[in-house]
Amino acid sequence: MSKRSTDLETFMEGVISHNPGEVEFHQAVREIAADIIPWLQDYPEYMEAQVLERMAEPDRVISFRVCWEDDNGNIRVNRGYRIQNNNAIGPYKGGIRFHPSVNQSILKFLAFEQTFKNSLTGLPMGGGKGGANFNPKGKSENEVMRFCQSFMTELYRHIGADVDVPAGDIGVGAREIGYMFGQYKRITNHFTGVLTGKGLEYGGSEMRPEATGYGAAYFLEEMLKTKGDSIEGKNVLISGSGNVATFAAEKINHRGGKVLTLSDSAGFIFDKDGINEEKLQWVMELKNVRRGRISEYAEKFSGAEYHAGKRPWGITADLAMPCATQNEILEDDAKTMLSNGIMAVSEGANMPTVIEGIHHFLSAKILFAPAKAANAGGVGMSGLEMSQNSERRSWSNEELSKMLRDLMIGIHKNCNEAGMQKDGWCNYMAGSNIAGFKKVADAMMAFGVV
Ligand code: NDP
Ligand code: 2IT
Repeated sequence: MSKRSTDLETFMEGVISHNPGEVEFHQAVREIAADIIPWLQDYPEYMEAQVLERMAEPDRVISFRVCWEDDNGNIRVNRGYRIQNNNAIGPYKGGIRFHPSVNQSILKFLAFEQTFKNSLTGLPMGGGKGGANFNPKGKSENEVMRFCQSFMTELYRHIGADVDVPAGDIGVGAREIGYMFGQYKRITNHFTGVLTGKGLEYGGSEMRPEATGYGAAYFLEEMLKTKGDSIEGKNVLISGSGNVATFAAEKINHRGGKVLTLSDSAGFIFDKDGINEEKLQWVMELKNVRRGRISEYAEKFSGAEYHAGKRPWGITADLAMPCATQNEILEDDAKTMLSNGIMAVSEGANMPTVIEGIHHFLSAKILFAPAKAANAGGVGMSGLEMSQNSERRSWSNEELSKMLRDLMIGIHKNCNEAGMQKDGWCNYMAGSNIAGFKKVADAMMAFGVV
């Protein structure tokens, strides 16, 4: 038996020395290993087969030059990536992120987490992630199109409907997926479900835009139900104002909750009267069509405040849904939220809470839904889009709404069972890690030493 598997710190020393400087990747691996290593003590067969070590080494890390021409005729160079983490239970699957902060560490953390998340959905999808350090902000439509086409001109050789199926993430929505799908089809002459999050006209799913945010709200609802409680009448903090945040806010409104905040990378808005459906429609138009900043909300709606350079976690509320980016809830934020009486946190973003913050939430025994469970509705709906494309059919909005709801209820149930403690409090963090790990581990064991 390897010493590396038997205690967390020794295991992490190995991960850190093999992946120098990749701090986000170390963080994501530590979060999972902290639950899996103690659990493995009862399953020596996984330890002997070094399954966790193998999962923490991506199958493949692809990086490439993306060269494009801006509107002024200048040649620009970015770096593109695709991390194919693990395809033990299905083709690699996971989003593409375009953001100036993108680097190998961030994409490796996302691809690693995706492997566990996709396993939790119960659908046959492995884990991957990709992206580029390209900043879509302030770029013209034509510049975004040229970038996406150039990105796909390299990426196409590494993906395929049965190989690796990318989707959206930060900075990649329907517009970018359209440009990339068009370029894939142009190069290969294949009309296949090689990307998800597509437009409805060319094989997209009616519920994919809503799925991540709605799913995170459904998970929150399921956790509250275990306490005989509900979202109705609760004050909710939401960060971000993109795809996940706005649809999370929409579902909170549907359930009778009051959304107090939204944010972007420049600051947050606080509307004590609640960001109702009408105001939310305005935000969606602001973000998706005009591509403006959330600060404009406070100019448009009287009574709303804009807090430049700050995050929303100091506002008193009952529930919180971080839906912007990684490490947006710091240790002090978690302490403030707890002292303000937060009851539940459902992570729409990937790894939004730092490890110390998670420890505070878990020690306080609040309802804490980790990203890989709470935001799995997005990739789950992507899995259904893949099925639709393979079968050359489409399901209706009503059918997909029910499937999404059932998917999240099922994920909640599995995590709840795996994470239930003797005192009746559920550690969803441990539950999701263990439930996600087992299926991938069993498949890897079946393949022998690979
Ligand atoms: P969008 O690009 O639609 O929105 C991202 C939002 O987060 C924007 O409001 C953006 O503000 C803000 N944001 C981005 N980076 C930062 C930063 N460094 N600091 C503060 N705010 C930031 O992305 P999504 O809504 O799709 O993604 C949000 C999160 O959800 C990510 O963590 C993503 O990985 C995760 N996720 C997304 C899924 C999906 O289906 N789209 C599925 C599962 C998880 P600004 O405009 O100023 O950049
Ligand atoms: O983090 C995620 O789960 C996503 N960005 C969605 C991935 C997908 O393939 O739909």
